[in-house]
Amino acid sequence: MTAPFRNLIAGEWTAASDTSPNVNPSNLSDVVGDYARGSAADVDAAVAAAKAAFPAWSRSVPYARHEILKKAAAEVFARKEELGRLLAREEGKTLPEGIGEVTRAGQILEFFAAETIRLAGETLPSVRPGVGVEVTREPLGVIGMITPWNFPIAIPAWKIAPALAYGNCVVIKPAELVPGSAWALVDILHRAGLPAGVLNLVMGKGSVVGQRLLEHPDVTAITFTGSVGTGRRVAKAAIDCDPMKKVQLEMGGKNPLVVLDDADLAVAVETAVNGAFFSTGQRCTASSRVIVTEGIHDRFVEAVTARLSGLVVDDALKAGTHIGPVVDQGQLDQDMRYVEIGRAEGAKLAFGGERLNRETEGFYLQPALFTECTNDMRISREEIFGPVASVIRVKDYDEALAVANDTPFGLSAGICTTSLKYASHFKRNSEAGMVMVNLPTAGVDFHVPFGGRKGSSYGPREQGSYAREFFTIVKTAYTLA
Ligand code: UN1
Repeated sequence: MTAPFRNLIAGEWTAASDTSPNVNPSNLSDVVGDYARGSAADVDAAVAAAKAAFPAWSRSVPYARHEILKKAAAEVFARKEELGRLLAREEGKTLPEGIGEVTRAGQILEFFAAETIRLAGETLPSVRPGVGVEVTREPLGVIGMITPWNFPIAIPAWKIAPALAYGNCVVIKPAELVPGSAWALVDILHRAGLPAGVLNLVMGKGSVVGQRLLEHPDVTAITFTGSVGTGRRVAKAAIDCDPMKKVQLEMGGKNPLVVLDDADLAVAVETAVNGAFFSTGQRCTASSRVIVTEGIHDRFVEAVTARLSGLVVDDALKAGTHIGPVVDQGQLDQDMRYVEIGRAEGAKLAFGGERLNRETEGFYLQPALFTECTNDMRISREEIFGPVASVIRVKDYDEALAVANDTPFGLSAGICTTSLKYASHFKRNSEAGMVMVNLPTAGVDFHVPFGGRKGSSYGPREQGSYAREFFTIVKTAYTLA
């Protein structure tokens, strides 16, 4: 066994008193490595280091930050096969999905490398004579980051890159299930030339490391991606703190995909299968409610079922696997529980839902498609976060739109149609943060805002230039010349 992977605190790889194994969900006998499990004291040391590094880093020449991010991006691209493999091995998405996600992380680093030199302000005349006004943006200070297990490198990248680009210091706690990809990303950024203390990694439990980050008075802001329940606790803790912290929360989804009678059937089937089941359905943007109008319903269900029966659920690293395992036992139990709930609620299990055995012991689940669902069933309202989708039959477009919007969430929404009229109407009237026409609800670009409405998101958007809304604070300066 290799030496445990350590935390990065104040520029030093620092051992913790405890470690936890990072297990491959495709093969439970394969341990990716032992990773440090930090303590509250480790968080305190990391925050102190970040605070000490902030004055110099926040005043560094933007181009110096540009060069570090660009160098890190180049290494991520150069190692995308190896890092994609690590990601697929620790998380269970397929190797091509893993490599795709690593590529996205490289693109995000590259994008924010360029953003460092684009941060402009405004000058405008005052309402008072002889006075000028300037509006500028400044970094916040120490940003605490709590990231989820389903995008082990892309989400850390899309929080760390803008934070650093705009001159903030960081303490990140990656999900305990998948610390390996975040560790590799932090190692790359550290070696790309970040001064000590600018980026700190404290791996470990949410209840210890996450909790201390939330309570620490020197953490200026918290960005979190995860469940609604935890998100609410994060926001409350951030407000109870003195001083209060700025918060950004990305939480769940119950994303609708509307399929209209006039849809191109092949496009609709691919869009639904990709959106609902790829990455094992473990995306907050997954299409978990497929809302289908009467005229195409039966043909659509038949074609989706045929497509599903041709998909290979197997080891994430095997060539030819379409869908990898569920991430861990807890998530698998939750998915199976919802399959039972759906049956008990009277939905028809048209495909899958059973546990699968493969060559190695892993958390394999046949994707589950429920039909004859109503929108008030629990399987249509609650986020399952697995390869389980509900098909809801509706009369027409108006009913489809009403059902699509009838949800506590509002992250992403899609429509498959060849009608410009319905596509345009849906884009305007969908109560979601992101709307997709003839495209899956999941799988977003890296250079445009990401986020939702209602119970899905809280605070400013992530990604693209909009990321500065969270990672900077505005200053208004008045000068009498
Ligand atoms: C995507 O669909 O490309 O946790 C990204 C999640 C989201 C990211 C989805 N924050 O699933």
